[in-house]
Amino acid sequence: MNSPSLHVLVAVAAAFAMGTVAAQDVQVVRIGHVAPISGSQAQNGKDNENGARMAIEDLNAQSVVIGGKKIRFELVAEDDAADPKQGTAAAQKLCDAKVNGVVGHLNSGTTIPASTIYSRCGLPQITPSATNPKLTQQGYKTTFRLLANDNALGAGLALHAADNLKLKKFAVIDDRTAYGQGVAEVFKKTAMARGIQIVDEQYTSDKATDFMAILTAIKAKAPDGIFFGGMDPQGGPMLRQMEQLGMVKVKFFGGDGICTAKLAELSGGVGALGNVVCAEGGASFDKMPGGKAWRARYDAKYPGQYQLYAPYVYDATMVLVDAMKRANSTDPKVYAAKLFETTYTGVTAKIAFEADGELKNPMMTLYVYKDGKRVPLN
Ligand code: ABU
Repeated sequence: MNSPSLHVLVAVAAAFAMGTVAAQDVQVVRIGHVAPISGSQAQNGKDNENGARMAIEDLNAQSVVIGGKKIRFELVAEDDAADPKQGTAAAQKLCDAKVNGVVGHLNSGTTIPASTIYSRCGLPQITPSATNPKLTQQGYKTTFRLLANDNALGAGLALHAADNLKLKKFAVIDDRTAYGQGVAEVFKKTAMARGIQIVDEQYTSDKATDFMAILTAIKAKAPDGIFFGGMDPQGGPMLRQMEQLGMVKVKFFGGDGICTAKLAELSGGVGALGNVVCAEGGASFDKMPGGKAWRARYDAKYPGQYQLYAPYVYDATMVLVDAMKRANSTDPKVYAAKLFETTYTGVTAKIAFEADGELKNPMMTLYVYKDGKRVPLN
């Protein structure tokens, strides 16, 4: 045996040992994200996923340490195509993969059934966009929402129609989804309580693109406004077809599902876009704690892709990790309870949760479209 070889072996063994220690000191934490990345709502789903990716990148740049270990965050991105069955399949996949937390889903129709699966496997879930109130009425300790729900959106829009615009007659259309049906119901109830007459009710689906028959029926009832409970892939073409039918003075109300950057393009930029009033369950960028600076960073990273919910997704990701830090654990069963004690100033708001998982003191902003761009009214 000559001693130089022994030295080399010792050095290599030491390096391996050091490498092993370093590897053990880094823990991978996986955050699941679910949204429709395929289908007609893909532009909204992609915007959401961008928000999650941006948060993961920022977290990794912060060198977060939890439980004495440096954490490397990874995003596990799933596509549910806005379909309830694919939504539950994605939820089961994330439970089976033992991810550490979930941001999503985008749609109420997928988020509500998925929440049962997350509750069963003890995985905290924060939706950045699903607004049907039923989500948080199930008594789950793993379900959280980061924006105002449809009780606020539907009622706020109805009060604006009745009290500010003094509109008297509305027709209501919904797309028969959990979101569309729910928000339309709240609008209708509040509008009627404020003296607005509902002159017609029509139904469509979240796959439809031809609304001529239902709009023709509504036109015959001469409403001052239409409330549409649904999403922008239907809202845009509906506006175009209203214009074709000469319904150029009819107000077009809707919740956050139509209140996207893409609505202008989907409507073909018709004059009827100027009749839109829609609501978002949060503050406008100008009034968000970190809104303007965050939006500038988002636009630089993902030019032209901003739609609506990305800052809520970003905050939802940060809020999960904030709870892990306070629990000093990335174990969902340990840190879940800490989410209820959240006091986190995010991009969108000062975030704290009610006992049922709803956001405390959510804001709401009404928007109109001017020159093809969303402009806040309040
Ligand atoms: N909040 C409108 C879009 C998502 C949903 O609730 O279905």
